[in-house]
Amino acid sequence: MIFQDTIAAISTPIGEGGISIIRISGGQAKTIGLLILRTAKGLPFKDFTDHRLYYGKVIDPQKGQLIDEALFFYSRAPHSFTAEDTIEIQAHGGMVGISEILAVILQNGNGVRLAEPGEFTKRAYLNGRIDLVQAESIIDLIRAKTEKAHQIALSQLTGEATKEINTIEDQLYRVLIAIEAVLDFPEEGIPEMHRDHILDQTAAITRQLEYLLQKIDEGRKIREGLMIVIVGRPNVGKSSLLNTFLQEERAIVTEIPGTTRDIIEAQIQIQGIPVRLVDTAGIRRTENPIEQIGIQKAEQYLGEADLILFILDGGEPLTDEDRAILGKLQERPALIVINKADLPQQIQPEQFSEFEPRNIITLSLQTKQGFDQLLQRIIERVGIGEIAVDDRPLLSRIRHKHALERGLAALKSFTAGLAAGTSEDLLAVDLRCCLEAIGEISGKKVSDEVIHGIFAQFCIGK
Ligand SMILES: Nc1nc2c(ncn2[C@@H]2O[C@H](COP(=O)(O)OP(=O)(O)OP(=O)(O)O)[C@@H](O)[C@H]2O)c(=O)[nH]1
Ligand SMILES: [Mg+2]
Repeated sequence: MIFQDTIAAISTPIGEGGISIIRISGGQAKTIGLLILRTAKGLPFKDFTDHRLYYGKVIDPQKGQLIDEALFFYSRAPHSFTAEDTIEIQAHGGMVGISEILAVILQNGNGVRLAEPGEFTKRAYLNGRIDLVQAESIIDLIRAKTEKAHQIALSQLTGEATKEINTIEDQLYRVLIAIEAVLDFPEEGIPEMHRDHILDQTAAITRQLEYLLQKIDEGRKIREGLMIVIVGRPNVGKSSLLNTFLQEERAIVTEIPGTTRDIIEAQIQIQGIPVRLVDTAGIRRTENPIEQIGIQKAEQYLGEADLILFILDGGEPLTDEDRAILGKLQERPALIVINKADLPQQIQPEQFSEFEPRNIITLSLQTKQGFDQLLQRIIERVGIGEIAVDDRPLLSRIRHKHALERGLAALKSFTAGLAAGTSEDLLAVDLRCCLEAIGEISGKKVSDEVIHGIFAQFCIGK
């Protein structure tokens, strides 16, 4: 695909830094480069050598003024990230210089415009240099908060997922060819021997698809992370729990009920999974408008949590406030944490007959006794055990999940049809449906809206 316009953007974060990088991609890249870049002695270039790093000057050609000293290089199409002619300029970090360079590029370039978010990567995809899974993995790589998330993104970028998808597609095409061969001679049908062979092949593909699907939720957890919300009535030890996780006094802890008024969030890792840990205002009936807002927020977070830690003060009998919160936890993923085990206990785990005993943990945040058990139970409850390297999820997005589900459904319909003697033209339709769904993952067959949605998540300059 040839794009008419050339795009340019600052690819590094705006602010003070060692260097800032500007990228220009498209047919005009070299022309602009020749216009604004000079040798170290200030002389114009006649041409650039492909993939050679130059040291020189960036000037404003209209005023003849020096803007910065920089390193730069030219990558000739198709040997660049976008597969287009590209110029990359590494200038000094800082807001003013780099913005001036961008302005000069946009003012002097004929048909040059500011790149949209993710447009460099989008061009790499549309020019066939990378597929959609690889393009998505680039955002994941940038956003990865843990080593595990980074590993998955990297394996997608280097093409492990792509290879698997391509293999599945090849196998499906082979089955489709076998079915279509029969379509030319419908009176003969599929010979028995071929039918068995095809059934074996589709069974193998079904297993591969099911495996990818089974691993996606794990992949999503690693990529997106989880939200764990701590709730309870005032003074039970919610903020103490947050602080224990963080091993620092992040939230204010006092013996005064109603200490926490707002949501306090902290980013932690549990077994390599990013976790947003949320401490909330104690839920109780109150006339204080500030506290009321805090309580509303707490209830809102309750609805979005992947796991709720409901804290009770074991040193006091169960109150109506505790029961009211308990009522909100029905059908929600929750653990009951009975805190203050160092005090004489007024609450017994047996009081919560509707909860499984393993979902009730008694601990003391003062002595830290029982905290490890809570951690262990959280790990089990949200299913974030160790992941073996050779057993890594290859796909990790809801988009991939939906495509795999549709592909599997079509393949199962094909297999059932084949066993039941359905006509070959209908069998071919099922196979094509399956291929189409799988093709969406790599981006071979995907709508413009999906593509737009994916690249809109990128930052400008990527
Ligand atoms: N004895 C004992 N006291 C504890 C324990 N955990 C917390 N506390 C005390 O209980 C009080 C309340 O603790 P916080 O962590 O502020 O409770 P909270 O649930 O965040 O309270 P609010 O923010 O008011 O809703 C503090 O005085 C803590 O020192 C424990 O395991 N044992
Ligand atoms: Mg608190």
